[in-house]
Amino acid sequence: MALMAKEPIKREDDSGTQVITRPKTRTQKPTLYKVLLLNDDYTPMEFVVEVLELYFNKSGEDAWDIMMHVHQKGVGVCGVYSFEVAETKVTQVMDHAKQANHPLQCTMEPT
Ligand code: TYC
Repeated sequence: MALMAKEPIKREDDSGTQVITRPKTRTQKPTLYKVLLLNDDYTPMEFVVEVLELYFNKSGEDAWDIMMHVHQKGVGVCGVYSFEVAETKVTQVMDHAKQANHPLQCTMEPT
């Protein structure tokens, strides 16, 4: 999250002196989420490559490498995003797979 600037607080102390308090600014780190693809035995490799190109902006070569990683290890990271972006990508991938009648599974988890 962006630096949250806080307003200076002006008050008078018991003696009537003006006191200005500047609250410390704190930088809040947003939680980032990994979007994961899971392997299955039925979704065609070409379909997974297409998904990685379409929704995760991967080059053909990177998409192939990620797809093969998932194929061999069972799970792989497509990208790291804010909660809202990760959620959108999971929905897009799941909708696209359902439309094509493939059992491809896409999930997200905090980094
Ligand atoms: N295992 C699939 C096959 O052999 C390919 C595949 C790769 C499926 C990655 C899903 O997330 C996946 N056709």
